[in-house]
Amino acid sequence: MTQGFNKHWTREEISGIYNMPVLELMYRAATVHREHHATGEVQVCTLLSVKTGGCPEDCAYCPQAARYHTNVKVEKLLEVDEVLQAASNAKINGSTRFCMGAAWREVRDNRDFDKVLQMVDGVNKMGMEVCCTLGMLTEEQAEKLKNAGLYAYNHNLDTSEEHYDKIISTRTYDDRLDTLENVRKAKIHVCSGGIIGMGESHEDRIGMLHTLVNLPEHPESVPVNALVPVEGTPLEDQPRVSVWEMVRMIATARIIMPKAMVRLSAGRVRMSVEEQALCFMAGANSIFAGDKLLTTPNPEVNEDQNMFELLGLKPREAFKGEGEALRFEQIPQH
Ligand code: SAM
Ligand code: DTB
Ligand code: SF4
Repeated sequence: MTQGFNKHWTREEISGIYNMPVLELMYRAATVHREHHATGEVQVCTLLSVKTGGCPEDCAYCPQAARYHTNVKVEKLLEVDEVLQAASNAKINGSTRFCMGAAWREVRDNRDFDKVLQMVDGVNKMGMEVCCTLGMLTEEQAEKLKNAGLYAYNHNLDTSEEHYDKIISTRTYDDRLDTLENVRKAKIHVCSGGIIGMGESHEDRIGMLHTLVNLPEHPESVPVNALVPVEGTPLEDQPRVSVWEMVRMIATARIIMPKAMVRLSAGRVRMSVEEQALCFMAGANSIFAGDKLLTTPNPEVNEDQNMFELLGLKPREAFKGEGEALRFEQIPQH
């Protein structure tokens, strides 16, 4: 599905938006938000780590990298039944998207991948939007995931190209972009964003948004994560980012990628309801629900339910605006 927003954005234009007085920036983002999305509607997604820890990569933020000494225990791939049970619970709790994460550098064509394909098939048949984040993918692997019913693939750029090698040395920015291209070719929705609070400059944040907005098509989802500093990782002592920095990122993403779902992702556990409300005002319209992200805590389900009630937010339905035809296209024909 093309977004129909093919404007090429310069860094200067993005910088002009990002650096506006913050209340003006929020007002403009809220205006764009209302033009393209139902007010007060927030997509509720659930994450599950289906393969935890032991990852060979050196991402400086990540508690699952084998080389850092964190409290994460290495586990083998979960069983298909366990995952489908978790998806069913997530659906009962109001989630419409279920995202499965694996601490892999890349997908390998082995029995574990076959099991992930079964998980994708099962979750899709439950009527949820199914998403995966499994590391790098070839075109053929993306095609297999699509045929199994995958709706979206998460693969973050994480930071700017310039800052990338200060955070990760075991792969390149181009590797990331290649996977995003493979996902697009397979007609899977692209979910790609990044993390703030890793010691990057404002220019780096603008640089990451510049790369995302100038992809051949805008990502359908843009997660904005605040670093969750984890003991044992190189970034364990990074100071908390201010909510105004989250607001600037979210609002800029909203203005330049008006149709995208902008996800207020990791970091909510340290934000007050008031701070989260500012992020929704700035154009965030998606969250992860459930008391755990992949390995770190997230607000409790009932806390989020209270927040939705207080702020008058309502959960967005699955496959919204896509019609039944596309919905059923996701189900593989046997
Ligand atoms: N291994 C795959 C990969 O890296 O693409 C998929 C899983 S990985 C954990 C998915 C994303 O989680 C990362 O790209 C990063 O943006 C986010 N992430 C990991 N650790 C984080 C942390 N401590 N704080 C915020 N976001 C984090
Ligand atoms: C994304 O952008 N954030 C999520 C999801 N995509 C996979 C992951 C956040 C992980 C936070 C650290 C953890 O819980 O391990
Ligand atoms: Fe591995 Fe992904 Fe963590 Fe990097 S972010 S160490 S690739 S699990």
